[in-house]
Amino acid sequence: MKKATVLLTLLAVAGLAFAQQKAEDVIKAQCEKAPVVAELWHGFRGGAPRAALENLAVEFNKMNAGKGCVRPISQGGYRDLSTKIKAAFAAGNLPAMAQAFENNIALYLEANALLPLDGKLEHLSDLNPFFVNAVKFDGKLYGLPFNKSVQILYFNRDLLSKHGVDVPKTLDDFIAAAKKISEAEGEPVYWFRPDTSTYAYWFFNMGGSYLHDGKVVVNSPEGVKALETLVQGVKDGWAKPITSGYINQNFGKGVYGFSTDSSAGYSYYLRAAKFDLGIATLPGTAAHPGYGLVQGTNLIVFKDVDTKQQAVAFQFLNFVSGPKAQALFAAATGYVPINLKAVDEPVLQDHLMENPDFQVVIDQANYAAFEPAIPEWEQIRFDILGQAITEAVLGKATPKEALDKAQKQVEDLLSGKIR
Ligand code: FGO
Repeated sequence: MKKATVLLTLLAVAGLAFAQQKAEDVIKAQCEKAPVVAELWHGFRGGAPRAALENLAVEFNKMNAGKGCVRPISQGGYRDLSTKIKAAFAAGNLPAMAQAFENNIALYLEANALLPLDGKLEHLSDLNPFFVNAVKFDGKLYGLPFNKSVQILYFNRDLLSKHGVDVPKTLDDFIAAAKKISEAEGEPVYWFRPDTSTYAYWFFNMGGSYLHDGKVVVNSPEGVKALETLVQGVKDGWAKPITSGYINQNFGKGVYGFSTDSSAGYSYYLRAAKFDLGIATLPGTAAHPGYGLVQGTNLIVFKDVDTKQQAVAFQFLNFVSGPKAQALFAAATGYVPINLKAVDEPVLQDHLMENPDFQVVIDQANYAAFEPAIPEWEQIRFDILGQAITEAVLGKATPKEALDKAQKQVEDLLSGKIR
């Protein structure tokens, strides 16, 4: 199917053609009249994810008119969001709901700030247990998996055809394909952000794991090997570090061949690509696809807010986790449909007919892995491990040096020496 048609379908599904500003205005008007307003702080700056969330809120508020409304409020990106939530603990102005990564939930639980969701979720038995288990702490459920993504392989179909290269199935094929095309084009065609997310793909598929007997280890032999692969890829001319912006924002600045990126990037990639964009499950082994990192967030409900707001929040959680809402949200964005019945919904069926590639997102969700859900992980993944990865990729330290230093910083952090 033509890219333009896929894009139009996405826009239509999201109901977002020209609607972004409008949805916000509609919500504002809805909430002015409502007896109860439940805020939902989120980390979507814009694009299809934000529009799709706002459209869900508009629909919910219409259904719930006269009773209560939900007001999504963007707090910037995901990290801005957790920073603002931590500030709100101190200021005492928490919203009813927020988006949270699993490690954020672990952190907020240290402050005893969350309401358990056990017994409150109507669709629980239909939700993908892989994502549900990740938000259980001490046997209790503290989040609703909502916008969960998984890494997938993005590729430039035109470029692969030009060079007679098949979509790679294994890590070795992947590197060989990237090398072959890069040599012929005279520039690196595997584009990656030198961050913890991209690194996780290589790390997990080289057998890496961050937790060893309850200890966080970032300098394991698999870790060093994964980082060496990226560093060597840059030296050998098949891997190109993208140090500013998202990969889709860099299209046009060179020959793009492949990337391993969040499925939630799909609408952004489609919009930016001036070539035939393909997606596939990640290269792994001959037996199965590679494992992709799970990202995106869960919805949480705070304890210290008015019970009337909490009641509206629970209704909203039930609305957005229904099969239809999940089908719409997934089709519009590239997030994994969390409700297993979403695939039977006509809107998702139609979307799959028009854009069979979307099946990739559903298939890849069976081969996925999480980062550790420990309270300090956000700090580790950005300020320690992420820094180490960038340093090594930019040639400021060897992979082993960078990861050994990171390990020391992790140990200091976890033993309370630094905060
Ligand atoms: C992003 C971040 C975390 C944690 C992972 C954590 C905090 C990573 C990664 C750092 O919802 P996902 O899958 O995708 C995002 C979605 C909505 O913004 O669309 C993607 N996007 C947006 C604009 C664009 O031009 N292209 C595009 O692909 C966007 O990535 O989340 C993936 C990227 C990062 O934010 O740089 O999750 N992440 N674990 N962030 N704070 N804490 O533990």
